[in-house]
Amino acid sequence: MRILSGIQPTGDIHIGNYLGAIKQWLLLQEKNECVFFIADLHSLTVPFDPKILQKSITEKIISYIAVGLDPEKSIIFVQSQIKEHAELAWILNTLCPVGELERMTQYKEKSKKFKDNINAGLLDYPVLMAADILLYKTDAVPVGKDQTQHVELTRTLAKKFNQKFGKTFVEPKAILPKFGSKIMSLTNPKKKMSKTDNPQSYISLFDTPENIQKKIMASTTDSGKQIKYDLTKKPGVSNLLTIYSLLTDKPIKELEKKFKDKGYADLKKSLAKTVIEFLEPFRKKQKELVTRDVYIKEILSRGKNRAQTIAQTTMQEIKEKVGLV
Ligand code: AQP
Repeated sequence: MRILSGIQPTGDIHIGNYLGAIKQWLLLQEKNECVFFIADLHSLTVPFDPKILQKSITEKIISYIAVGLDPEKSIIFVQSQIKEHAELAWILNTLCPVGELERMTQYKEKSKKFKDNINAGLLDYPVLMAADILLYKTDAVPVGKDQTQHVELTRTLAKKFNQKFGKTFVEPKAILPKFGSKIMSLTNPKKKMSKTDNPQSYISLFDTPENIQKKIMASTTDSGKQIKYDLTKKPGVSNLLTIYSLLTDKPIKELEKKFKDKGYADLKKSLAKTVIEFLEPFRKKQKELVTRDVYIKEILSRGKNRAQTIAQTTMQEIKEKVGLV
């Protein structure tokens, strides 16, 4: 199968991104043809600082390698370096009803969050995402729950294109982790953990042990004392148990037993220790990689060439089918 996924260079990559998306990438890269990119064009749709964007893109590439993506196995590149993404997005725009875009949950949420910057790109984000996916004739897209609506739209656009211009695209499916497809914010467990929120609300993959400890100890829990998984009555505790379970591979039931006669502070202390130990190898690798400029540039240059070959071939076929050549 060909697999594709990406992350925007907004804020720090957090454990939600890891557990929802990256953890699946690591497994999938072993037996599939994988394409992983930095979605920098997408990140222009929310407020950003041009002075730090380049640095942020490089940081994300370093993060990819630090967590275990293997440039020998996977194609790793930066979206804006392959102009065909934008080119295909334009063609797909002409197949996409505006109403479909207006009902997208992410568009509604981000329009609320960035009231002063509701730009056309924000509305059009899912079409660019469809172009990212279809350009590589992707079979499956490993993502967190928040992105499934966009993958669904991609399937619709693929079908429409195929009907109008002849069979060209596979209708890609989203791959979600069975558990942990939506990790919640530490400060508001009713909201998704998000890179562009307050840093107290997420744990970055490269946070210092002190910061991890502080953030988990200060995380919002629920009324009552019992440590029990209950999404309605105890969303805070349930979120902490979810993270704990995913990082240790221990079932929730076993964790409930472990903390049966303990309080929230015990759960938090133990979770902080677990998270710190889990992330330690990532932090070490990241520190090493920031000094290896040439190596990172080589990865990107190779990734760009490999991605370009596929993208140009698909685009040529699309243009012929649409009648543009
Ligand atoms: N809280 C989450 N739980 C599980 N998976 C998540 N993902 C994001 N948040 C969670 C998945 O991570 C991948 C990369 O996300 P993105 O960079 O494309 O942006 P996003 O989905 O909008 O994620 P963020 O962290 O909330 O970033 P900002 O704040 O920039 O919007 C995706 O596969 C996503 O599903």
